Amino acid sequence: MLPPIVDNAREAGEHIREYGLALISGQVTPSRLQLAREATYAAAEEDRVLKREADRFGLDYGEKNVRVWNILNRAPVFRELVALPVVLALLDEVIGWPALLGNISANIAEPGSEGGVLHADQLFMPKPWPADPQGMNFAFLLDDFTADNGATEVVPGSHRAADDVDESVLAEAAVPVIAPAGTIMVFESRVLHRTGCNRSGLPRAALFGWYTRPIYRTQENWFLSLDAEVVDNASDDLLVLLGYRTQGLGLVYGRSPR
Ligand SMILES: O=C(O)CCC(=O)C(=O)O
Repeated sequence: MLPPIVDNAREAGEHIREYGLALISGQVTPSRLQLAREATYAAAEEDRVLKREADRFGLDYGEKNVRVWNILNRAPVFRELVALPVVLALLDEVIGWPALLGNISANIAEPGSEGGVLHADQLFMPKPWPADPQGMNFAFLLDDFTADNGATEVVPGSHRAADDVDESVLAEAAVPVIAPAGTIMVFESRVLHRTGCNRSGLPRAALFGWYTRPIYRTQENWFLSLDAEVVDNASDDLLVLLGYRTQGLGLVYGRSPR
C-alpha cells in the first residue's frame, strides 16, 4: 500500500520510515513546476538536436526512456529544487547532513516506453547492507503520473527486505505511484522501484535527484561538468550538496574549496 500524500516534512519522515517512501504536495510552486517542465523538455530537445548521446543507462529498457543529464546546468530552477527546505529537512532526518547530491537527471518515458529494471538505488553497495539507508531519491513529478503513462512503480516496505530476498517475489507487490504533477516522491535507497510502461499517447517526465551520505562518490562529476556560473551563484546549501563546501573529505590543500 502507498502512503497518503502529505504536505510537510514531519509526516513525510514518518512515512519514509514506515513505507520506505513518502509523497509530498504543496512544496513546488506552480511557477517553478512550469519552469522546470518547460526547461526539461527543451533540454531533451537540445540534446536530440545536438546529438548529445550518453551511454545507454543500464536500468532503462529501450530507446523511449530519454534521460536528460546534467540538468543543473540547464536552468536556475533546477538549482532551487534540489535544495528546497523540505528536501534539506528530510535529508537531515534520514541520511544526515552534510549530504551530497550524487546526480539529478530527468527521465522522460515517451509513449511506447517499455519501462525499466526493478532496482534499489544503493545497488552499488555489496551486501550485507548497513542497517540504515545510504542515500535518498527525490523525484519531482513534472507531469501527472497516471495508471497508463509509465508512472514509477515502487514496492512499499521493500526497504525492510532481507538481504537475500528473492526480488522477483517482491516485484509482485510493485504499485504505480499515481499522483499529480508537482508532487515530490521521495524514497530511501533500499526501496525497489522501476519506470513503468507508457501505454498512453503522451510523454511522462520527472526529475530524479539522487543524494547520498558524504562518503560516496557522486554519479555526476560536478567538478568537471558544472558551468562556472552555476558554482559562483550557488547557495551555501547547494555548495555543500555539490561537494564544494566540505569538511574532512574533498579538500584542496587541506581546506574546503569554497
Ligand atoms: O523513471 C522512473 O520512473 C524511475 C527512474 C529510476 O528508477 C531511477 O532513476 O532510479
